[in-house]
Amino acid sequence: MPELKLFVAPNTCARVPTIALEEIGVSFETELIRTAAGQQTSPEFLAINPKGKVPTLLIDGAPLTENVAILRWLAASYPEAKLLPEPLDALEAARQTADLAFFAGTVHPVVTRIAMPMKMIPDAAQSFETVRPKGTEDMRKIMAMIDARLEDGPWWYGAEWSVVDGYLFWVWSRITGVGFDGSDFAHITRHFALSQERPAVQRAMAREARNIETLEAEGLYMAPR
Ligand SMILES: N[C@@H](CCC(=O)N[C@@H](CS)C(=O)NCC(=O)O)C(=O)O
Repeated sequence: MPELKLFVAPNTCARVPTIALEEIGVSFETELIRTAAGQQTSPEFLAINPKGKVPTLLIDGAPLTENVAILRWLAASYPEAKLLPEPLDALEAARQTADLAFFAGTVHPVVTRIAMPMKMIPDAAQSFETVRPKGTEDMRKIMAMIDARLEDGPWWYGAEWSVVDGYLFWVWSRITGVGFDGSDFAHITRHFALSQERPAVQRAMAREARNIETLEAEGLYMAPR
């Protein structure tokens, strides 16, 4: 059993591998990165991940970065957890990678425009009036597509939950948490409610809540707005 440590920060996409690790049920530690204090760009953290991002997973002390790679590694290393469906062939495996890459490379940047618009242009006040509305418009098209996909089954791949559903759970909570109107997307709304019932999701959110408490006590919590 490798020793696993995941670097995380509340509300970030590090929630996705946290959920995956909780679904596996393996023992792991999380280490909080204080982004408001710029800890992600500290020399100590950059020595681990020069990109200065969470999630970063230490596997017996060796770092693995990028959600797609972390989730793929977890799925391959703990097959009994069924984080992804068993692929029939190389093409199906590639399509699963495409699904993860879609969330990491296409959906996540639009989440950032909605949830952290101030990162996109120098004028923070203006970012909420320009970047967020355009991000919201783009996200509605993405969500319409995802909602249609979920028509036939509760989860991304139908009857069985997968880490792609963990990704969608993070995206949905992040955008609705800052006012994205999800009322047109009944299947995603159902998906979110079902996700919240999963014990692994609840444990991941409890870990996050403890980290939020720590940051609040230190005056370093940036609440979503
Ligand atoms: N491509 C990376 C993106 C990771 C990423 O953007 N993480 C954000 C949080 S959601 C982060 O670490 N932000 C801190 C910063 O940029 O200062 C992945 O999918 O893992």
